[in-house]
Amino acid sequence: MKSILITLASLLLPHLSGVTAATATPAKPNVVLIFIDDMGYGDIGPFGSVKNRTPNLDRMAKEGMKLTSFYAAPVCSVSRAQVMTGCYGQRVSIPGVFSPGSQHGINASEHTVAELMKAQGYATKAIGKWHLGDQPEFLPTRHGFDEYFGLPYSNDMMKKARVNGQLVVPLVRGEKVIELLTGDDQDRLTERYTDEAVKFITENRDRPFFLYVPHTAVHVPIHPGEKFRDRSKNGRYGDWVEEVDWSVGRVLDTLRELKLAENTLVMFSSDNGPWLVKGRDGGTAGPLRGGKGTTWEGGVREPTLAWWPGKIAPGGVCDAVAGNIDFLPTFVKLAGGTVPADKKIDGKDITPLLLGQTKESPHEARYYYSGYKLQAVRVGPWKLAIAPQNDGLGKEETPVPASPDKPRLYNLDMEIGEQTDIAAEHPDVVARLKPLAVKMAAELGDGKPGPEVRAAGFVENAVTLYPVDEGPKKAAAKKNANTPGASLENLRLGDILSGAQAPQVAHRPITITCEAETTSRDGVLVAHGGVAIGYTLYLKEGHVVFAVHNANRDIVRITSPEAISGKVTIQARLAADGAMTLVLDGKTVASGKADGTLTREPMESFCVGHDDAKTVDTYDGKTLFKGSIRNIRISTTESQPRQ
Ligand SMILES: [Ca+2]
Repeated sequence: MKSILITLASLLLPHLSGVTAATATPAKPNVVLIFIDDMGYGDIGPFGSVKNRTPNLDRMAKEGMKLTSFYAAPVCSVSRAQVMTGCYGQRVSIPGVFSPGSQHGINASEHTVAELMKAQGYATKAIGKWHLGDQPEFLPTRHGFDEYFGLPYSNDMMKKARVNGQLVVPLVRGEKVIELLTGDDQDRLTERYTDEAVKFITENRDRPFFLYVPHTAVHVPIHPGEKFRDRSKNGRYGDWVEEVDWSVGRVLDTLRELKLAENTLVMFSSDNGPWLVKGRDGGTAGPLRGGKGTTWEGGVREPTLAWWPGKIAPGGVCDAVAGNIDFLPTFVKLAGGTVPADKKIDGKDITPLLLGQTKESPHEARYYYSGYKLQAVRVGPWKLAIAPQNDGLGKEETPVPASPDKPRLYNLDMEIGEQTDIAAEHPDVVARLKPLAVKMAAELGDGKPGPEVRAAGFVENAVTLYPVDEGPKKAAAKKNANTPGASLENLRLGDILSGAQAPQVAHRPITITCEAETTSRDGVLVAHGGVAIGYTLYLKEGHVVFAVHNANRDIVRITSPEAISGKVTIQARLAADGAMTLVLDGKTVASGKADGTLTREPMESFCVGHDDAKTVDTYDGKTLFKGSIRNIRISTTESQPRQ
């Protein structure tokens, strides 16, 4: 009897221990995130497109889940910062789009989703458009990805390469530029990205992997591959959507063929809404209002799918509010990790939504930021707008007004297109949502960065990834912009100084002094910069205005309470801490606070008595000041210059 028991036990034990081991350490699921650029809510079959044929995405939705209230940010870099950090872009000081050679990127101290997945033993790769800084410090390989292949920014950010004189974008492998791609070369990008993705999955079939595929498609300029050209019913834009669909199909087929499908979560989404002003080269937001660049639903609500056969029930629809800030905590949880608690993040684990365990959003509210301006908040079906909203990037329409005292309210379940303001009918809802907005604005900013904002990564000497030639036209225009004989020591009405001739004001205090005499009530005294960054001293209806505009911040103005007459000595100062003062004839008449010194040199010229090209503030910069401006001095030292 005893021997039989022993025999039974010895037979059972290996089996039992096998079960125990499998339960204790379940296979870590792979995660694939396919992220499209500028694709609209209405651009694929599962979200109602009848123009673009997307059989693979249709199948993905049928086998998986459609997320209908899934949010991004209004523009590229912000959205990508959210994916990488699990935070609203504002929290990590990425409120807008990066240009080639930008000094900023994700701060090395942030925990990126790639770093956290890597810590769980995952192979990590990014394939496609990064757009979170192109300096070596900011590339994907410095933020948790073992490998990178793709364009480090948007495909329209082309510059003239010195080597061949052509407009190109750089194709990067790892941290090296391996090719400079012309427009035509971009035709093959989707195919090349897809090949890389298939290769990576195949090579890592026996270990957990995190694959991030932020496609260059379908951002203008539109470059569908040859096999897809002139195939769709929706022009070349439709052609490129259909190529993206083919690419998704290849990734899913590869997972099926390698028998990895039941151990892989694949998510598909877009970084922001369609670029509507591009006409036929832009997508559609379907029933949503607005597009890329706006906080209307069309700018930020994305066509999103989740697929994980055997785990995510087929044909599901999730209407709960979620967003790309949730990727990080969700993926890290699935990988068996925990999100470090040393830094606050905004995202939540949405696994219970994906697995059908709940229909409730884990978010108290969803916040709609444009730059550092909080424009709206959503709770359940209710969306409260508390700031003016634009209709779309590049559109010139007047923003639709709103303010905390006069907000607009929409019920998105009743009217997804945000046309009917029902704030007056629902004061209780307004009263419930407004404090949430006020709280968030106080935290992350309401026009300028709030106290909870963490610094972005910064490098002093940023360069473009490849030597560029600005071309003789632009170089000549810059050279000629300097008024012959003009210098900072001897400034006169009408002078223009550019580049190194202009005052060097980045990270420095600025003091402008001059004597002005005029009978005119409006005119520019001194201006330096354009719409993105700069400072200006001017007259408006007789009052003296000193305005400072820092990148990604609201313009800050201080104005003399009295209108001036006759001759007046003016001193305007921006101190190192951002304090602004305006002194007329030795008497301080106005003060204010900007958020520090300018973060970079203005690109536009320094002008006396006018404001050429793009103006710093809203006024007539072309008409020369009527009167005299004398003894003009610009100081950028710590101490105030003597009068
Ligand atoms: Ca985009």
